[in-house]
Amino acid sequence: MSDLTIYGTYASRATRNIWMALELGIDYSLESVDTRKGEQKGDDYLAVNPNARVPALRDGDLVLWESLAINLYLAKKYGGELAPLSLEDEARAIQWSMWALTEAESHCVVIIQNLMGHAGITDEMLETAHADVARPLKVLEGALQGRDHLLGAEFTVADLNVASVLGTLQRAKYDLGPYPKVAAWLTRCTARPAAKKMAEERAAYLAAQKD
Ligand SMILES: N[C@@H](CCC(=O)N[C@@H](CS)C(=O)NCC(=O)O)C(=O)O
Repeated sequence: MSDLTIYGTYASRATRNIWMALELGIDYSLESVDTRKGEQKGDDYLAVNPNARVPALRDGDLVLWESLAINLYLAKKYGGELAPLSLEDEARAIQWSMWALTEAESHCVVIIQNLMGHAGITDEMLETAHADVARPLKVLEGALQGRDHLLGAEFTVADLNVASVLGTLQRAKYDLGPYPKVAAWLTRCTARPAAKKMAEERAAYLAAQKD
């Protein structure tokens, strides 16, 4: 029995942490907290994450929430090659993680919710999200000139965190034609064995939900 628990489901941002755990090859258990059933509002789970959102992580005595912060922690504790090696690269990994959440995620959420058939996404919201995500995509395209990954040659937690936010664009078949570096980088990230395993497990989970 692992000491490490990820709370959430494959239909949530917990997939970001599952991807990371698979990259690291660490033992973990997934405790199902299904937001579609309102389970994030139960007292037991509120004691873990008072925000009533998933994911959360328990690692021994440590409880953490915020998906990308969880990944930064996992990379540092178990990361090996996925962890930034210098203080400067660690700062860059934090920068890119915060950037993904503040500059890109809200647009990506509208796009993926539309793909998943959520009620309440209007054509206007979708059009705005498509237009507004262009700004962070241009920034990323510039950052990837002359480098294969965000911190340099190697894949790190910075890539995993940003790709786990922007990967929704790939799933929604968003036209990344104007951003060839982003498209190639995203393909590199999501073609990794751990990313593919997570995506397969997610697809199986989502298919089972439809039955
Ligand atoms: N910034 C948070 C966002 C968490 C979040 O919004 N999670 C969604 C599921 S992917 C959720 O719990 N929704 C349920 C709700 O808002 O009631 C993170 O990245 O962990």
